[in-house]
Amino acid sequence: MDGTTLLSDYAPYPFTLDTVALTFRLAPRATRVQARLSLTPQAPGTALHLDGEDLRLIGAAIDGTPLTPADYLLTETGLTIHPAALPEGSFTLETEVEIAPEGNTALEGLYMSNGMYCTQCEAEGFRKITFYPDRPDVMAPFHVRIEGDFPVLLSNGNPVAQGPGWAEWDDPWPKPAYLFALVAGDLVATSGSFTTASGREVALNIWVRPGDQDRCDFALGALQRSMAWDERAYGREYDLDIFNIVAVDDFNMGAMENKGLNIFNSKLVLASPETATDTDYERIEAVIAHEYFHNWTGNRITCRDWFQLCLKEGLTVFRDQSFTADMRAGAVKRIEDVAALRARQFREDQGPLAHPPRPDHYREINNFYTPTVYEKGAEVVGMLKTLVGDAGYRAALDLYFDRHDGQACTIEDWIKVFEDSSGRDLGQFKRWYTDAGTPRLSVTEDFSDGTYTLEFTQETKPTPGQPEKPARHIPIAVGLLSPNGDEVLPTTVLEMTEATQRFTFPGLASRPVPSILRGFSAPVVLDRATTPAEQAFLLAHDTDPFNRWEAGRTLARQTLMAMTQGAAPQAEYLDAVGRLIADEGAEPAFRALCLRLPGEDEIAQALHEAGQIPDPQAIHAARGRLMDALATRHGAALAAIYEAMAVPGPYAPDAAPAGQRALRLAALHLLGRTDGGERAQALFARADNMTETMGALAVLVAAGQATEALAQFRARWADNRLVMDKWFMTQAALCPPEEAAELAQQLAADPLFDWKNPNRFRALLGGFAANHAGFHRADGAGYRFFADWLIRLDPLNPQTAARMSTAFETWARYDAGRQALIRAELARIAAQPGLSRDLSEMTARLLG
Ligand code: B3K
Ligand code: ZN
Repeated sequence: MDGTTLLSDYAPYPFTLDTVALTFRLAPRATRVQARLSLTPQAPGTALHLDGEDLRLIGAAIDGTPLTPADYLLTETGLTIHPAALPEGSFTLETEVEIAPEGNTALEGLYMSNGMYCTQCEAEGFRKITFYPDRPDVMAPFHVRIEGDFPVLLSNGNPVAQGPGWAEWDDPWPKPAYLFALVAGDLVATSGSFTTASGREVALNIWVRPGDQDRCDFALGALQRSMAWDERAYGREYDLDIFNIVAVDDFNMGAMENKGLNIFNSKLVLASPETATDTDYERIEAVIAHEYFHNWTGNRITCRDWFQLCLKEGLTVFRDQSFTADMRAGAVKRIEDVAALRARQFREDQGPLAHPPRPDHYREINNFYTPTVYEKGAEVVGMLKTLVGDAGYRAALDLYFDRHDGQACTIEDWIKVFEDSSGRDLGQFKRWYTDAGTPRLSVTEDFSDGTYTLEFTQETKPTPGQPEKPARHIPIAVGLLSPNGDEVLPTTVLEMTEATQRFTFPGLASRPVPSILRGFSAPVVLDRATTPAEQAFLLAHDTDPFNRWEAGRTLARQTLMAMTQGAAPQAEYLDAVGRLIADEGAEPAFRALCLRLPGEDEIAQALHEAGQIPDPQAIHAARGRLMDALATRHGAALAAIYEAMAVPGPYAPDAAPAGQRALRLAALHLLGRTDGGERAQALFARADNMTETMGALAVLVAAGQATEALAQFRARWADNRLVMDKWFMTQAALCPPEEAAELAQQLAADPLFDWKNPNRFRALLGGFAANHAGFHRADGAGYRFFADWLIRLDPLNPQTAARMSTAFETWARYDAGRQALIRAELARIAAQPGLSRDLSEMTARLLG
């Protein structure tokens, strides 16, 4: 395909870059950037190619001598200096360019948000700032001078000098350009400090716009907890005198790990009890940790090329998940992570966008910041840890940091570290990185003469470009329970390496009940014929909290699947939920998760897996009927929980009260089906925190009883962007599906729908796509509305438009009518003149 980059084409850069000095003279329409690069050729006679896009070249010189147009070739994508114009040894190249941050709506490179200057360079945004070898394997120390009339001027590294209207920063650690950052604005800091294990005093600042500074304390504390945890769990210390975080309102994603100067979407920094939910707090803590952890896994050790993205992202997600598990309830965190993996990554693997954690080709790398690279990448790291054990994992990581500090690495380097430190051959395991698709693991069992046998068969369906799927190395954690509920075999890790493989367990007095894939030890679909009675048994007795939850989830999914065909709710499931509600020995957060029904998209995914065609309206109706049945059957117990779980005293975002609120709101969610919305109205009226406000509002919106509450909410929060995002999102996602398309259209016409702001766009369009039955309305109105907005956004912000197009990735699940409607919308998008590379790659892949 034209413009495709291939992993197999990798070649090292033919120059080393020894130092970089940049000077910025900031002006909204005409910022001047001077760059001085010290370069040494590695192969004589090679042209010097520098990436550059949307730059106006003012001048260039080598060792002080200006270049003439005959010395170079200037194209839309870069500057190539002919070999004849280059000295044989080391030399200095100076360039000056002009750029216009004000008109930069793509939010990539140097841009403006609410009057401040900021940058986003990963993956390939630095080439929109200056001519440069914009690839992660070219690393150099940076010196940056910023001139601009702002009180705060920030860049990477340590501050070295400043005066009125200027500042200079020095970053001693060699880094690739994607980690460059600059911020200039009228900002205020919430400050603190951290003393590292070796006694280095680090200044910490959370920078925000004036007025937001009262919502930064939680982020600062999260940063301090992250720094302490990385020392404890990985022996990693911070390595500069200062660590700055800046909150920005217009940002294409969550946050960015620029060296010493993290830039965050403000929704992942700002929190107060009145404006942020428990989920927001947990996310903020996790993302602060994630970006901080990148300092070692990403920055000190980076990626050789962008195909290796999961080297830093999978590992860093694994690290942030472990951090949250330590800070909060570990079992609950694991369940949440697996639920999210299935909802996003299994869905991706099931459709036309399936790709391996390490892809081998792309047109636009920004399209590969995916659940597969991130979340499945983290699962693969977790499996490695399971295979080598805790101590083996720590030894491997110590070796990784020791061997590769300061380098740009590959997945091969990473695997080699595990092989060398454990002495194991991980050749087959590597397929997890190179092969796409979710393996399906089926199980049969046998019991005779006191020996229990489990036989597993693995199968992975073909994915785009990968028809053959050889067997993978799968760690399967198994425990066995006796019929009275005692554990007769504690968790044991079986290593499956064949397509079909048998494991035996001798010396048992009676046929055991197996608990398979404990802790979700591998990202596979487990296919095992069990009875509802056995699932209910596991839900009651399993010692592995993940598999307890899993048993309940399986029951819920199975009953919902049958209910879409008109079946009545399954008695075993209703009974099991009753026991769970009454189980006061279980953590409230755990019970809350167990009370949450699988989402409509998950049910559709399960039906498709089972070879059926999902009917979105039937799924919505079935889910509603199951909620009705639970509320009717367990109304009194749920009402008691609702009262008992009220948290007295002032709000605290900690895991324990958050778990109580989660259980209380899960009960409210069901009670709302039968109490006429009475409790939700009352809670909405007196809630003093956003968690309960949103919990109550969600119930009212779903019941179509929210008109007044929504108006009140809007009047109170119209000036708060982050809170208003919730207002847009909740309505679009949760309103009755038959109203969704019209409502979304109405919301898009609201003067507060600032569609150029990515958070607001995602709130409305992402919310609408999450309204499964509304989005998939049979007449295609939902698809049309969605496609119209992608077409509108693409010329301004291709990255966000392309990202949002994944709403269409499930088209192949549905009936012929819906398939045709979605494909027609995708074809209409693909046919737009001037469509971005981002969105055209996505539509091509989606159409297959
Ligand atoms: N590394 C960034 C993501 C960059 C996305 C570029 N399209 C945030 C993170 O994963 O930490
Ligand atoms: Zn990351």
